[in-house]
Amino acid sequence: MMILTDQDGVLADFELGLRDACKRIPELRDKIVEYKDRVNFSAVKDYPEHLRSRVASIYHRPRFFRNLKMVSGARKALFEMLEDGHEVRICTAPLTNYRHCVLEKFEWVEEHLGHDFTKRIILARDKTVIRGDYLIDDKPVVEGSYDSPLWKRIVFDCPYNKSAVGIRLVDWSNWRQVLKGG
Ligand code: UMP
Ligand code: MG
Repeated sequence: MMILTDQDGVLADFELGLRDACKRIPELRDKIVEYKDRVNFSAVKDYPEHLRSRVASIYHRPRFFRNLKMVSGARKALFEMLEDGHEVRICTAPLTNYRHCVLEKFEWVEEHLGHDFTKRIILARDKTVIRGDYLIDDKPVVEGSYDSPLWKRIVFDCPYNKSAVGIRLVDWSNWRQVLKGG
């Protein structure tokens, strides 16, 4: 099978990186939205309007993406997929302001998964045009040019995607059962 997996929010802990950075910024320190309270996919939308540009500036600055921590169990799961004979691709959308994000996504994959894994990266703003059997993604709705993408959606469980429709992966350690069930 061809398994497409998203990077931010699924392999790389974007949420943790954002909260950790907020702790170091005096005007945000006391206003941090805890993970369990996140309701919008876009983190800035969970903050009051006057703080949004400040929050957004965190993930636009150098080293934000490169320094993200790996989501627990993700590395093991990706290598298990390869051992099981699956094709694996990291299908990730760059920020519109791509300046640091694109290079650092590659550097992150190299550091955490090895250089060979960088060959598996597909940068795609529109994931509906990518062919695969499954797409594991945290975004509530993955939309694009095609209404009926070829992949089956697997929702990587997060507080902001509780209403999303699809098979749900709550923990990476469970990926085999979830894909079998789908
Ligand atoms: N992004 C988030 N969450 C936010 C704000 C921005 O994920 O709250 C960015 C990071 C990635 C892109 O560049 O949006 C999401 O890409 P995917 O994880 O959907 O591939
Ligand atoms: Mg994501």
